[in-house]
Amino acid sequence: MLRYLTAGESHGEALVAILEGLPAGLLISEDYINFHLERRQKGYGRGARMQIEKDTVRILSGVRKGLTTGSPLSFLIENKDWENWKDKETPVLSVPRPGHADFSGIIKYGLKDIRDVLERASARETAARTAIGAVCQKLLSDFNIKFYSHVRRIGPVEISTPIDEIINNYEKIEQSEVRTLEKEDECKKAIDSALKDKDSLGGIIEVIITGCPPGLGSYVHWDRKLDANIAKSIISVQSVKAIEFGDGFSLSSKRGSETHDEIFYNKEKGFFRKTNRAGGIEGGMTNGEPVIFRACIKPIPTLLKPLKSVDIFSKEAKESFKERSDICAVPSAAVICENVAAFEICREFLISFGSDSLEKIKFRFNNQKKLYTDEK
Ligand code: EPS
Repeated sequence: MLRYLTAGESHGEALVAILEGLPAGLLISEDYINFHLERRQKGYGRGARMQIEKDTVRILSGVRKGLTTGSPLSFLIENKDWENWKDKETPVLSVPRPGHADFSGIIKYGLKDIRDVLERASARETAARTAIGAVCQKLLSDFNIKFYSHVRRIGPVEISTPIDEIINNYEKIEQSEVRTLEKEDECKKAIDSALKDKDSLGGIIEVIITGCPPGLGSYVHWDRKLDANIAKSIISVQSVKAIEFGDGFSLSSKRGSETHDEIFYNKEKGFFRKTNRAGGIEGGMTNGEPVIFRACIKPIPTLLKPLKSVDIFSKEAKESFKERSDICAVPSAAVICENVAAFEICREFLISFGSDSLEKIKFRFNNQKKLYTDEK
């Protein structure tokens, strides 16, 4: 079964990761992974750190002559900022920032300095997860499974561009500093205004995955449901507070007849739906329609304007410490969630179609297609 581990601190020497369970025969390059790492780093509202880092991956094992061998793939992403931090005398931090891992983390591990918590809790770790997801996207792209991510809201600015427009104009989304097709200036103004007020801003991201065959995931056991596994992974991304699939929460006020996606069939399309309120997942499995989910990204809890807090050791009321940070990381969060979901889809894909070699997977994939299309 496909699995991974990451390690590394925000201002430590490097992030490292191991991805185990990949088939042999997948063409993968550092350049391909770097392309996704660069997408994650972009976005209006990021802080000074992104001027320092230019994330690139160094593959250490599992790939030979450009192809995966079936052995664990491991890689390293250096933190350029390490040079500035390695000899730094950093003051002991004892006043937790509300909204961060600081408070619970220092109590849980009995640590004496909040920096020991925040270094690992930092969203810097998402660079490693993006690289893992990039490898998964590469594998899935060989089967025409495609990922799209964009921004549906930044603070007060809502974006209601239809899904088809997003997909058909995706190059423009990739070029946009806020990952939208419209209201770019409004989004930037909202971010500028938060910066001026020494505040931060959240939003909503959306991920669309096309080309999934029906039946990824399973209904037979709770921990094999695809939507449950995507939800767990997405919620684990720093600052994500909620996720919904398809029409999500809004379905609660509808009747069943207005909620479910009726089933049709024709020779050209095979089985299909005219609506996709379920977001492509029924009974914990893909149903052949695009998988669509949205996630709420809370405003970053590191503020230039400190919030009320209490010193962990002296118990005195104090202001939380100020730390360099981003103002808004919603566009980056879209790319991260896309790649985190890619791992989950890839894991289920390999469960369904095998994980020894790409050749065997292609054979099984093409055979299954015959079961639900008229393809011979
Ligand atoms: C982060 C704080 C900022 C962000 C960082 C996540 O870093 P710093 O404390 O060095 O200014 O820039 O994000 C990244 C480094 C990254 O690669 O995304 C935090 O506290 O979560």
